[in-house]
Amino acid sequence: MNTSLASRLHEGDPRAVGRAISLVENHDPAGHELLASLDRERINQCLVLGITGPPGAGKSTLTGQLIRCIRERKMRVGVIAVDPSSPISGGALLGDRIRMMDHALDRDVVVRSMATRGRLGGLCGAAGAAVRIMAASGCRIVIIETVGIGQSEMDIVSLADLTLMVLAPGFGDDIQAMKAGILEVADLLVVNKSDQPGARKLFLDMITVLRDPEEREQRIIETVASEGRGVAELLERVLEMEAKQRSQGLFQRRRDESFITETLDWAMELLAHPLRERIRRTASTETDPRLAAEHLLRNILK
Ligand SMILES: Nc1nc2c(ncn2[C@@H]2O[C@H](COP(=O)(O)OP(=O)(O)OP(=O)(O)O)[C@@H](O)[C@H]2O)c(=O)[nH]1
Ligand SMILES: [Mg+2]
Repeated sequence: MNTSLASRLHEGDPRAVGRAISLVENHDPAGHELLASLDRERINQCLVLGITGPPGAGKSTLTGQLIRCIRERKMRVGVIAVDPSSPISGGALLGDRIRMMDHALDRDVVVRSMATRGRLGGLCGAAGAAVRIMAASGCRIVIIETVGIGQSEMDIVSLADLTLMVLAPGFGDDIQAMKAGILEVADLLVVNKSDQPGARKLFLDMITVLRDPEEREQRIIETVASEGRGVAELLERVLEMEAKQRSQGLFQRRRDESFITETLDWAMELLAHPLRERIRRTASTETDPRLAAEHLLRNILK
């Protein structure tokens, strides 16, 4: 059964993609086997695009428009919508689903929602696997949409090859507060809702963050996602940046880095239970937790 699932997946069957992701999410051993059989070449060819930004900035609208532009180029696309568990945007998921419905009949658009909190293995483990499954199914681009700029969003962004930070006028304080952090995580700044008052000021504000004129040109872009304006240019910019980073070896370096992070996350996750049991055994003889941890690791790593 597993072989046929793997072959249907590699043929691009969207239902096989969904099934494969569910197996992994449910920690089914068949899921692990499947992950081991994925086409590495396709995974290497796929661009993982992270989309983040404050709630309501227009990420889902932009994602919908990007899907349209990607399909115009005849490329297959995957979307992983990270289910926001914050109360502010808790109701957004349904809206997201409906907007994606435009593409519901297109078998070259695969969409998956995932919940953030309370997952065994952490979201990253599951999202990373979902990315690879979609890539192996032939997706040239996989978009990961997440809300906010908290730690868990940043972790998810670490899975991405390139990250878009979507901003919009009307989030003044939020944006001021995160200004410094923005450039560390975002490859491209998208000033969305450029049809709204305040968009120009936001654009100019962002320009002051980027001092190098060439960088400004490359890294800031204005869009009106609700009308699709600027989105084809945005995709063009993304693909150019990808090509440049691939040719300079940066792309591979970032992939390697994210492989290390993901593997480390898994190692910690898998270690937690056996370590806890070991610590329990010697807890009564140790005095200081830091020293106890060093003793423990010395035994394991020797
Ligand atoms: N005027 C204007 N409205 C927009 C634009 N882009 C999106 N919107 C609207 O802004 C609202 C929020 O858009 P979403 O795409 O749901 O935003 P989001 O960032 O995905 O929101 P969360 O998932 O809740 O974080 C919707 O009503 C959109 O129609 C734009 O460029 N201009
Ligand atoms: Mg959204």
